[in-house]
Amino acid sequence: MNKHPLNPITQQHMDDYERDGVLCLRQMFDQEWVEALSKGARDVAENPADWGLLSMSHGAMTSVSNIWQRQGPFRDFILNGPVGEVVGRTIGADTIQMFHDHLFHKPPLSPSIMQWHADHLWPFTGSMIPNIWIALSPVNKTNGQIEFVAGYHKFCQETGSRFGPAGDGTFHFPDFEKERNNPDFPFKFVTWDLEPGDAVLFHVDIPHFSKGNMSDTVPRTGLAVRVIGDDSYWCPREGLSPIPGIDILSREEGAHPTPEEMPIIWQRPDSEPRVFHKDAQTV
Ligand SMILES: O=C(O)CCC(=O)C(=O)O
Repeated sequence: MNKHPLNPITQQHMDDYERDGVLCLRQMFDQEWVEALSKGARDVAENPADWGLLSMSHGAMTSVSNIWQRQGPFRDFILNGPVGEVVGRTIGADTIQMFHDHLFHKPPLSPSIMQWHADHLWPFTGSMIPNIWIALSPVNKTNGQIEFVAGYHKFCQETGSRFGPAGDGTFHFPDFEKERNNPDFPFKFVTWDLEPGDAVLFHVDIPHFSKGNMSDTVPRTGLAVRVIGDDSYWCPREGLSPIPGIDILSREEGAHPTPEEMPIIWQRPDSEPRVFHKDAQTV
């Protein structure tokens, strides 16, 4: 099972992430990881409550989070696989810490959509709070592909915009559906067909949405892994998503989470120059 990315993270990947806040990463995880996670995902779908927390969207699809906190293939992958390095190198971090995972499984003929939202749920400020969503099934137009508004992270960072939970189970969020055919909308809608083991990596400020699964044969399954990089700090607020095991409201505003709070899953080797500079502008 690979410990380092199967394919190199290139300057092109880094530039795409910087510009668009979202990109597709093809085949960074070897077949053994993909098989172990896919088998794990089938087990989770059979007995979701045994594996983690059932999240808000559970029911419309299998939606289970914090699986990595239990022994099993997900924990093994996150702590011993290449995911931290894949993310860290792409977003220009020197250190990656783990805080959340989420399995999303849409069985055949499950029409529920995931409404437009950005992951403005986490108790952090800063720019390095990415989500890498790893396909564990084929993903295409028919079975519930995720779509993104590329470049929107720059708007959020420039304007300080954050959208979030309204407290009644809904999100306050701009209606991106109505921009879809607007020729003056300054951002582009992007999506990718994925094969098992491909991934999409996106910035916390990137709006995303997924269609229902209209295929009558092919499930759509993905594992979202949420991590932080060097440029991320506690921002304890009521109403944000809990992180099991951490009393968020007691954290010190502006402090960087410690490795005791969130394990380091990747560090740039000492033999390489640091790329993160605190005072540099990052997105
Ligand atoms: O898997 C999906 O359809 C939604 C994924 C998502 O919203 C997320 O990973 O934040």
